[in-house]
Amino acid sequence: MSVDAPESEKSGGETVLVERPESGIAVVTISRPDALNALDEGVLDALRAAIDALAADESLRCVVLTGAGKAFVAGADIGRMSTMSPREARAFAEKGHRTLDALEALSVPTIAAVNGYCLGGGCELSLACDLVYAAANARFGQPEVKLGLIPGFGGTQRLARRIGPMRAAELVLTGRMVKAEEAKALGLCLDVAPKGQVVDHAMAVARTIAAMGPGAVRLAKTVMARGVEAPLATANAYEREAFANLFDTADAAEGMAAFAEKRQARFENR
Ligand code: DAK
Repeated sequence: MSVDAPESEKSGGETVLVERPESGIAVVTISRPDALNALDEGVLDALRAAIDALAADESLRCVVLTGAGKAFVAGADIGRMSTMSPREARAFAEKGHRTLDALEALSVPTIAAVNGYCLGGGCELSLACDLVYAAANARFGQPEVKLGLIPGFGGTQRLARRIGPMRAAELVLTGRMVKAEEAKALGLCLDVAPKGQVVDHAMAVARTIAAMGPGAVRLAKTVMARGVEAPLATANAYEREAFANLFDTADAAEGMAAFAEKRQARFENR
């Protein structure tokens, strides 16, 4: 995908669609609806290719991730996993980790629009996104223990970081499925939209983000992500450095001038 990509362009493999419905916003749809968008190697490869293309696109401001049909993603592909040797399972887990790490490392904000089942690898996919919104019919869970497995795409680690260790333990150890309102109370999602409207809801948030200073948004995301892994004093140093660096940008000058002149800022990613 290039800076000159026409609006509403579709690209990506058959199982992962990338659309540009509005300037600066990409909508990535996992599309394997007959299997509730279950993740096999092909879907992970297509998703990784889509993420890599988005990472190279300087015109990008925000990504919305969703699923086709009645699911967000119902997990890793159980049929495929049932035939795996331990060696293949390790390779599969590594591919899943690399893909979700790449998603998490995108410098622009990512928003999961959870339109239905969000289980196992699907829940792990949502955990790699910055913001999560759910449709009223969404269901979250890490049901791997029901299959005699554990989460394999980062769920044992990212879930606890997002909702706290004891809540994560309860979900991972019981495999319990959680409805949208409870998911909100737990912190698995920020808010619940009526069924069928969650992508619109995510798009409205994406639009707000896309209108902000692009360099500031990228740096804010980067500093927050690096900071959670560091001691507070080190993390605060990241912030001071990034804050100071923004004063070298035309967009910061424009944003502050626009405030003084009581007009809308015109950011140019400079
Ligand atoms: N994998 C493959 N196919 C799936 C699937 C999945 N995760 N989930 C659903 N499908 C398929 C169904 O088999 C069915 O296919 P057909 O029979 O029509 O061919 C079709 O999608 C529609 O599903 P249902 O007929 O079951 O639809 P319902 O509405 O009745 O039920 C459901 C929806 C989401 C409650 C049910 O499908 C379900 O329980 N699905 C499984 C959910 C689940 O357990 N998800 C977690 C998967 S485990 C690791 C790497 C990764 C992982 C672990 C370890 N290492 C390598 C170590 C990750 C594990 C997981 O994610």
